[in-house]
Amino acid sequence: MAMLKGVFGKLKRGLEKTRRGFVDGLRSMVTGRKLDDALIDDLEARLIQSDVGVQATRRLIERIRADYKAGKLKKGEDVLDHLKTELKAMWPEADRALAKATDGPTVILVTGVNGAGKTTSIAKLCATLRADGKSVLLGACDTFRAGAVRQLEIWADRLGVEIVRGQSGGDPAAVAFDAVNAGISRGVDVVILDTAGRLPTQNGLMDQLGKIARVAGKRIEGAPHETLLVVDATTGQNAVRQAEAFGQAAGVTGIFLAKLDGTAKGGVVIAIREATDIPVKYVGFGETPDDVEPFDPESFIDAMFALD
Ligand SMILES: Nc1nc2c(ncn2[C@@H]2O[C@H](COP(=O)(O)OP(=O)(O)OP(=O)(O)O)[C@@H](O)[C@H]2O)c(=O)[nH]1
Ligand SMILES: [Mg+2]
Repeated sequence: MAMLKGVFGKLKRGLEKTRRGFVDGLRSMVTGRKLDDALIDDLEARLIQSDVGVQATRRLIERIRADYKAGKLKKGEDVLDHLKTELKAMWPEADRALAKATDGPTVILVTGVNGAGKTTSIAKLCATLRADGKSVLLGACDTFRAGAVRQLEIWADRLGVEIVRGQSGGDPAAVAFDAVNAGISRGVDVVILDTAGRLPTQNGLMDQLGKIARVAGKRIEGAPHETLLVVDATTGQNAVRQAEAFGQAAGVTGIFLAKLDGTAKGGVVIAIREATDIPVKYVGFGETPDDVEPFDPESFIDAMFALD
């Protein structure tokens, strides 16, 4: 129980801005008011403003209107519990855990736009995997940006995991090849490949990402077992568009939603769910390796709607 409380407290802190900006706003809007059409219209405007997305908002509002007409919702406050229940039901039970290799190391390829939080999120994944007793090897496939390898090396040192690096400016797929081979020969559980930031519209760079994935797949059956897209929650609807575009162009299997602590736009997780079937697997909310939790809709929505 103490542990649960700890996790919940962490999430609550990570979602502080969303709680203050989005949910407290909702709460003060509905409190003490009778539910009627005017309030439902106000709610609709509020949800759209809060990066929940137009589609999801429309659906949520339709349900509120139907339950209101059926006499199930009467007071403004009733809407909050109704919303919580509806939101929690948006995510299917399955496929939130990281995929696993059947034989040999599990390979996780990490991608996203520049500065999304890829390298920091990798440090968080490492910390989580290490706490689970897994051995991890990092592949520094971002050979493009000066300092990128060094940044990953510093995390590797701090977290006590191995790293494979190549020449600065060298072929990222060659580094991936070396990293996967090292992972096999050293018998590690998980190989995580860090990559340079790119836009889903940059064909050359997307081809390069495909090449990294193919190289891994040649050495280990089914690799990469997970292609994680890191998106920056502070970018709101842009994060949703990235999920859609990378999902199509890079075969993304999971999303790491980073920087939740820096934004009131935590509702973006709802818009992502509405726009794509790609599961959000982790949420990140800070700059240390500890600021991470697996995404669990139940505790996420509870933390978002929590009173102090
Ligand atoms: N507040 C906060 N900052 C974060 C989080 N994740 C990453 N950052 C910060 O965001 C900045 C960029 O993070 P990186 O991990 O370097 O991002 P990247 O995607 O690897 O960047 P490139 O490799 O340059 O494309 C750094 O200053 C991180 O400390 C988070 O969850 N919360
Ligand atoms: Mg990076």
